[in-house]
Parts: sequence; structure tokens; C-alpha cells
Amino acid sequence: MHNQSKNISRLVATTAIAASIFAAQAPNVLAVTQPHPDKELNQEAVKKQLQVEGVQQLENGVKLDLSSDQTALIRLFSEDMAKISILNDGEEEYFSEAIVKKEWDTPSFDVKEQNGEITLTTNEITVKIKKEPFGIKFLDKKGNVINEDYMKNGSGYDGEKPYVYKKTNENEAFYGFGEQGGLEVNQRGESIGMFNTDAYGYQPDTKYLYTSIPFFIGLKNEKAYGIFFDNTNRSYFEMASESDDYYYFYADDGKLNYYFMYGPEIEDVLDSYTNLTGKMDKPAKWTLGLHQSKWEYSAEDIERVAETYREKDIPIDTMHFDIDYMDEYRVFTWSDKFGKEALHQKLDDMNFHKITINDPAVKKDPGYFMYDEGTDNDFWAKNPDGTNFVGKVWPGDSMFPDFSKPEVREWWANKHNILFDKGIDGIWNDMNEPAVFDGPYHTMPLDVTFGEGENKRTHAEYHNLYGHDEAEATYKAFEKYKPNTRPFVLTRDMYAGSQRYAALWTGDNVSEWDHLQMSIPMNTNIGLSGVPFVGNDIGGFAGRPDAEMFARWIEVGAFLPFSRIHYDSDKKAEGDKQAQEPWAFGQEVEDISKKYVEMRYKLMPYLYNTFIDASENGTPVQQPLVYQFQEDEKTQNISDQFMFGSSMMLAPVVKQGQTERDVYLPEGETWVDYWTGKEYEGGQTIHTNAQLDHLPIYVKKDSMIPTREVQQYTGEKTLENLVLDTYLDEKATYSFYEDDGATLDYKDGEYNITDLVIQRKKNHIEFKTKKQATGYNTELESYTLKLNGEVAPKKVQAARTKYNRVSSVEEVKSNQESYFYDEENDSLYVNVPADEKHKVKILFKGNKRK
Ligand code: MIG
Repeated sequence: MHNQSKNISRLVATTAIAASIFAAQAPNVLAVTQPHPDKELNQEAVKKQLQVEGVQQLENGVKLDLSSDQTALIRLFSEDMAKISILNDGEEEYFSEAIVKKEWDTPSFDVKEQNGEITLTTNEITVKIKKEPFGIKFLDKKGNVINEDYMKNGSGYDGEKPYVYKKTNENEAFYGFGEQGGLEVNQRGESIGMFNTDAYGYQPDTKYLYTSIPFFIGLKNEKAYGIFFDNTNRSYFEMASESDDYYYFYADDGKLNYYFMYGPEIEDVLDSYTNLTGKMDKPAKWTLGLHQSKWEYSAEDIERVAETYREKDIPIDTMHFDIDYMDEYRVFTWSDKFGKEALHQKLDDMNFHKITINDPAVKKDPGYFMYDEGTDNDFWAKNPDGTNFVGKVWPGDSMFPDFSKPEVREWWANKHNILFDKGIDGIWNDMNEPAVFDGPYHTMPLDVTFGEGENKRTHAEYHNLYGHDEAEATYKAFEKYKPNTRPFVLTRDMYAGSQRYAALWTGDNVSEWDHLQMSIPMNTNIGLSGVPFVGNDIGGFAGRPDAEMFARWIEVGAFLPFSRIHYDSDKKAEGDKQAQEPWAFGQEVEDISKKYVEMRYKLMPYLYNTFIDASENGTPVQQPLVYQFQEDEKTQNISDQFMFGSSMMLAPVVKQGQTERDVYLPEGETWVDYWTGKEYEGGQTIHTNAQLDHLPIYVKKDSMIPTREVQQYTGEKTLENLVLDTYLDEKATYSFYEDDGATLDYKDGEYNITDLVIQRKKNHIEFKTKKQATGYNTELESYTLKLNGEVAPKKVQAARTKYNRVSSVEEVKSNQESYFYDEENDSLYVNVPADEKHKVKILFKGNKRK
């Protein structure tokens, strides 16, 4: 179906290599860097079949002697997760840095051997291992095959290259794979490659981007499973790109080992995957506000832009400092202008948070403390002959910290006081592919080495982990210097598991409509790869948007998990020096920007709670429709709509000149147009108008969305009144989490969870709250229930207390035990004290209900 795009780019990639080496030295040439050519599997080699010659039972699985003089380990990690490894003689089982949990409680299981098959059965899955030839099949407890090897080719090694072939059919869809280009969310038909690449100005068909997460989800017959191919070498996924009957994955080198996890729900798969590789931390609230950035803002620009936001009352939390703040690109230094106390004081006074970029490369500059210390301690990546590797980046000739060594990570972490002492709150890790301007394919030669002795690895093996380990080092800086503050690290490069250290932005996108459209499948697949905290440069980084494009982009951007406007230096913008702040496009676009950014801030309690879910269950914040609606086949290929949290669906305009669009409403829900209140049954496609200022939003009926008053920055006002924006049919519930949003005190129980339940009874509506956790000293005094689409009530009361009827929204919000009926909008507001012990009853005349 989408067979074409990446296969073509594979050809282009090879011919573009010469150009990209040249482009490396002149970064303003728009040729997308791609790595050295793909290695393909030898088709003869993969036809040879392995036989099982011996079976040995293990405490949690089986060990098999294979005809190839190799051993297969099939181990059960839980009732629905298994690990498959094929190891050479004497090799130990492999765990990369992705894995946080290596020890699992063995689930109860049965082993049987009969008819040439070994069967492992837990309460959830059955693993059937065929002995001749060797092959694996996973079944659910009803005996349905969930996933199986494609027996013509099976699995094993082609020389150094581990590979696995799996059977598929045309009904199977694939998601995840971390950061991928393309306009489709379903990756079936794609040729995917994983090798972190500084792909400045990438396009939808660019195969290699910055981040590698060799994990995917297969969805067939409404049932989902996940496969994590834990191999840090360059890897490849041919997802039914050659035939509808099979897909396969392989790597240039390293071990064959993968984890299989069964759903059947996608959310179960993600929960298992993030139990294995880690979940993101609870984020600091300020990080969920708007961020503004530009490469080559002067110190004055930063101050002026920050001021303008405050003057114009457009909410924002954070300004970013790009590489110019350093003294000639020496990491962990400040230039005079950007280091000025007055600038930092000014930003602090305006209640801005501040983030600085940081690059891994250290200027080769005797006398510069970073160079001297790193050299004295032997901290650099090395050439094969043991000398230090030197490559050019922004500061000229540079050294590259060997982040694989714990002592280097610690050293790096320890330097962050230089940034934190100026009041820096978050660190932005760039260039951590690592990017090397004069290296082959814009990185280091593959034979550069990291680590010593038995921990020694080549760059080829370590490449995809470089950013991961740098992110860990940066994260550790917070533990050291801000021990009770939630860290914020933003990174360009990840491997599986990096979500536990950092948020991801998708690098140097372009101010083109395709990029706006692409951001949706890209982010939602990243979300399905265990990384909920993701965003793209709003308005596009390279190139410059026009007013229409910026308006449409901010409509999407205000709902990105990580919401940042960022753009390229003026030097690189050919001709047009269009600025990219919300007010740079005239009044109309400024108003649109304000409208949607304000909406983000209004939704902050909902957004924060969505992130809490992400931190606890691995739930994506920006979700493809298929995530919640996998039983509705039509959602499988919907790539231009997304769920923002559990209740809101957005259908933005992502095409130039469009002022209307089709919207698919998934089956099984009633959907309410957020703007008009009009209701639609799910399972149909509707058509809607969408003028420039209109973002189509639909809310699931029977949902409650916690909101609050707009703030100019997240900590501006204490949350005293929580507005529960409610769309009630029969029953809506919400489990509301609250803590200080900044410290780690929640780990000592300082949080509240309150269950909110609203239910329609025969002739009344009932609202009740139940406190599940009360460890946080909250300032929350009351809830304002906002019931959309209701008739006027006869009375509202809790036990014997009658609530007063008041006559405006303002009044109801500031008076506990009051209610207001807004006739014009059919909305009913009820102010319920937070400590109301009784059920609140909203009574109607007779049996009336809307
Ligand atoms: O070689 O620091 O993706 O966000 O503004 C370019 C300058 C280096 C690339 C990042 C971009 C950042 C820019 N950086």
C-alpha cells in the first residue's frame, strides 16, 4: 500500500552521499545527510534452516542446542512476555542499556514436548517451538496464532548479521519504530532503517533520522503484540516491503535477541514495553507550557521576545538559549553577553524558565578546562590505533566524550553547575548522533572505539547509544545539583529506553506543509515507541512559514506534548527573514496563536494528568486513533487526526488552502463538537468547515476534562477552582491527580488522587467525589462542574444543603454551593466545595433530560 516511499529514498541515499559529505562542511546546502549504504541480507544464507538437537529446561523457559552450534534461549519474563535469544558458543545473554528490568518473577507455566514441538504455556500465551526446522509461534490462550516465524527463512545469523523473518498477511498493520518519516501512521510496506543521523532538512521519504527505537507493534485481527529487537547496531525492518506474506528485521552485527509481548490491547503492549525499558518521569509542570527558541537570537532578542510575550499576554513558560550563549562554542562556558547577570535576572523576574542547549563535542583547545580535564583523564572516543579521535563541529577541531564510561558521564554531569548557577532549568542535548562535520556521513568513522578492555565497543555498535548515554549523564546533573527538582532534558537522539531520561524533539524539520502533516504520524508512532514527551519545531525549523502555515502549525503545536516554537538562523533563511514568533505574521495569526496557546494553558490540569498516566503506564499523550480504537479497522490508516489524551480528538487542517475537511469519528463513542456542542454517532465520516482560526475538536461523550483559568505561565496562580468540563450521557468518571508539579516529594506520598464520578439517574444527575490519596497539601477549594448540553435544573442540593442559584459564570466560580444555568449555551455550572462529603444532586422537573 505505501510500498513506494522509502524504497525510493534508499536509492537516492546512495547517490546523495557525495553531496552530503560536501554539505557537511557547508551546512546551508539542502542535501539531506544519510549514512553509508544499507547492508542487505544474503538470500542464500537465510534459506539455510536450523534444527533443534537438544532441549534443556530452565527455571523460566528452555535452552535449545541448535544445529549451528549455537544455543537458543526462550525465556518467559511474565505471563505475556518472552525473550528469544540465539547465542554463539560461550556467549552470555545480552541486555543493552535500554533495559531497566532484567530480573522478572517467573510466571507459572507448563512445558510439554510432543510431536516435534516444545510448548510453553502461561495463563496468557503459548509459545510453540518447532524443532525441525527451528521456528517459534506465539498463540493466545484461545489458541489463535498471534505471531509466528516465516519458516522458509526462519531466524539466525547471516555471517555477523542476526535476522528474524516473520509471517504476515495483508490485514496486519505496524506501528512504532520510533522516529520515522512519511505521511502514514501505518508502517506496513515500509523499508525502515535505524542509524541516528543528523538529517538537516529531512523530507518525508528520508530513511534515516535522528533517533533509533527498534521496537514495533503489530496489529492483526484486532489483536496487538510488540517486538523489541534489542540491538544497538544499525538495524533494518522490511515491513512486508517485499511481499505481503512476510516481514523481517536484521542488524549489521550484534546479537539476535528480541522480546515478544502480547496485548491484546496496544496499551498492554506499551505497558510491558515500558516496564522493560522504563517510563518517563513525572514532568515538571513548567515544561508543559509553551517554549520559544531561535538559533542566533541575540541576548537582546531573548529579552525582547520574552517581554513581548508578557506584553501581549500570550502564555509562555520558557526561553531557550541556543549555541550562541557559549564562549566560541566551548561547552560549559558563557559568553559575556549571554552570561550577563542582568539578562538572567530580567528573565527570572518575568517568571521565565530557561533552557540552554549543550553539544557533546569539546573544543580541542589546550588551556580550556574541559579539554584539559578530558585529556588528562583519557575521556575521549578513540581511533583504532588508540589515539584520540578529533573531528570538526561548531568549535572547530573537537574531542568527543566517551559517554559509555560511567566516569565520563559523572564528569559531564558535574559540569552542569556552570549552567545551573545562572538559573538554568533544563538542558537541551543537540548533535548527539554524534554529528561530525568532516566525518564520513556526518558522523565518526565506524571503527572509532568507546570503552576499555572487555567493555570496548566500536562506534558501529555504540553509535545509536551515544545520545542515550549523554542524556543519562545530563539527567544525572539534576540528581546532583537539583536533587529535589524534576529534571528536564531535551534530546535529538535516542535509543530504546531514553524516555526515562529525556524528552525528544524531532530535529531540523522544514517549514513545508508536508512537515506539518508528517508531524502527526511521526509523533504518534514515537508515542507508540514508549516516548510520550515529543514535539516538532512549531512553524518548521529550516525555511520560513507564511502566515497561513504558521497559523495551522500553532493550532497543532499548542497540542503537542512538547510545545516549542524554534527556527533556524537568519543566515540560512534564503532571502526571506520572516520571524517566527506568534506576532510576526500580523494580527489575525497573533490572535489565533493566543487563542490556542491559552487553550493549552486552560487544559493544563488535563494535560498534566495525561502525562501522569504516561509516567505510570507508558500511555502516549498524542495518540494515533488506532491506539484507543483498535477494534475499529478504519482507524488503522488514519494519519491526520489524533487523540490529545484520552478524551479529545483533534482533526487539524494540515494542507495549504484548505478550509474544510473530512473527519472520521471512531466507532463505539458519541462525539461532541467541542465548539458547537453538536453530537455525532461514531463510525462515520463527517465533513466540517475549518476556517483559518478553526481547529476541529471532538470530545467523547461521557468524559470529564479538568481545566482551569488561563495563566501567563504555569506557576502564576494557585489552583483553587478546578473546572470539570463535562459531556454527560450516562456516566463520566475522572481520577484526578495533583501534586506540586515540581519536586520529587510525590515519591514520599505527597500527592492527591480524587475520584470524580458524575452519573445520570432517572430524574436527576449525581456528582460525588472520593479521595483515594491525600498526601498533598492542596489549595484546591472547589470544583466547578460545567455540564454541557443540559436543560435548566429545578434545584441543586447536597444532603439538606440547597445550592444557591446565581446569575453568571463569574459568580458561580467564586461562590461555593452555588449554580448557574447558561441558557444561551445550554450549560449548567455547579460549584461544589472540594470537601463536600455528600452526593450533589442536580434535580430536573419530571423526567426531563436532554
Ligand atoms: O548544526 O544549535 O537541530 O535545533 O538550533 C546545527 C544550532 C546545530 C541543530 C539543531 C537546531 C539548533 C542548531 N543545531
